Amino acid sequence: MQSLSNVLASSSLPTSLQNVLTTTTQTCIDISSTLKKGSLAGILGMAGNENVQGEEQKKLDVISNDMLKDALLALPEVRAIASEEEDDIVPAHTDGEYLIAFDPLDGSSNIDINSMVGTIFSIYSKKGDKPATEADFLISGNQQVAAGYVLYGPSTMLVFSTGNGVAMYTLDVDKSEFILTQASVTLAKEAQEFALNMSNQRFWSDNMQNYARDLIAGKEGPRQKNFNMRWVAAMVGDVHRILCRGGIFIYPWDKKDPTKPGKLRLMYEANPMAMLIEQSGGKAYTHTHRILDIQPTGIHQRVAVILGAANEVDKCLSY
Ligand code: AFP
Repeated sequence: MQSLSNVLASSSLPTSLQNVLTTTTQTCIDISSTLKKGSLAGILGMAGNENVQGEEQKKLDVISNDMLKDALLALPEVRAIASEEEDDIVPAHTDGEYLIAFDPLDGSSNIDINSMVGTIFSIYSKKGDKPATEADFLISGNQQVAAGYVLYGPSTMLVFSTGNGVAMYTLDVDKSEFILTQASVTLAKEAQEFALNMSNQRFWSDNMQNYARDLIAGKEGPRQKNFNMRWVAAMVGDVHRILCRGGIFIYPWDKKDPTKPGKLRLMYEANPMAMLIEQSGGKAYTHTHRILDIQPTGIHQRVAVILGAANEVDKCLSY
């Protein structure tokens, strides 16, 4: 059983990137320990602030954000960070090489019901000779040098890619280290399950409503196949299930707020998950574009997301 540190040390990744990955994942181990204490640490509930996207911050959103921010800013390899919980990017070292975008605690409304949450991260290599600005972060997802997440579930798992497949690690809590438990993840092309918040159905485009109607019609409908539905309400949990046993995840555009082209954030959620899905053989699109090709216009940009089993994503897009 190989530990993450052994896998990284024997890889051809630059030491600088190894250091960023080690710091990120070690901090996630600390976040995991904090989460495990639950109410006993007085860390549940609201922090009393809103993030830049107008969402109320949970105490643990703020705590996880501060832990990652402090750890990464201290690392000489880091040029800047961008976080779902920060209004602006935070420059670190002008001569640092890496830009890291993260959602410190995805699915945080699950915390108070003791359900799955996770940290999602996305790493870019972009040197410069001036302090980093938001413009440095406006790079398409296909430039990511690494992306992944740490899922805080019954066990804590790390899933990441450096552009050469996807590997899964499980936290050995006694040793405080991640152990490789699946070296290569392959996503089946066909889906048996879908993840879609059906309560929003009436706000979707007609095409998306038709697609969902045909999924639900099962064997008797045009798809001639029964589908199961699952919704963790944390993208990190839904994507993890898809990487483990297949399926499709969709957070479509809806007309509740026409100014927002989707709920999920391109840089903190869609891009890193798209890299993992593509690296395991799946597809990741908005209703119009491959996610990894999108040229971001702002760090908090939102997009529609359709990702998972390749043939099912194609089917959805065909509507
Ligand atoms: P929070 O981090 O604010 O809980 O949002 C989680 C999320 O952005 C994503 O992880 C889920 O897939 C999605 O929201 C769940 O959305 P619904 O509120 O529509 O269930």
